[in-house]
Amino acid sequence: MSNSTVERQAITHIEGRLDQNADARIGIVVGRFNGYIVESLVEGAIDALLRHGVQGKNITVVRVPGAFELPLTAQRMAESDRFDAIVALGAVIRGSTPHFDFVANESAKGLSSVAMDYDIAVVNGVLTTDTIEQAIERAGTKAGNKGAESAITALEMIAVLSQLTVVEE
Ligand code: INI
Repeated sequence: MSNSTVERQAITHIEGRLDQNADARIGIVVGRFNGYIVESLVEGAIDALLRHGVQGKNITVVRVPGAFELPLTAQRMAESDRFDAIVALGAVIRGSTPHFDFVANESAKGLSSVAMDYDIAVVNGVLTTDTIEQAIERAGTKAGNKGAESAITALEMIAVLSQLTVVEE
């Protein structure tokens, strides 16, 4: 065996499995604005979680007015210690939003702050598109379902982070 093979075999790889979710507690926070699209994301997320073994009793869905309200709500959910990961879902569509950039940026920035401040996976499943058609494509038609993808990301992150436990000094 070459040196490089030996060294490669010694490398630690940490990855998240997706088949051990019976106890995963998932909080889904949903911005109701553009509800026609957003409800398809919620359905996609719930379907993906149940198909990956998450129990219904361990899923909580919180609905708020719009994407702008997602970070504060996610923060409260993180603070509650009731969830292993939070999935934020919404749809910000440029065509119908004069302040598109503001809503989209504040939502994304706020969600990542919650993740960092509370040391919990917060998945940004907010669609940001130029048109309603593009949003529909990403809400369960030809470009997948961002709700389902976000739910699976949450499960993967729970599994990764659980292997990177913090050692108390
Ligand atoms: N909220 C969204 O989630 N998507 C949008 O496209 C949107 N538009 O178009 O303005 C939107 N606005 C509402 C915003 O999120 C807040 O609910 C509102 O500003 C009250 O704080």
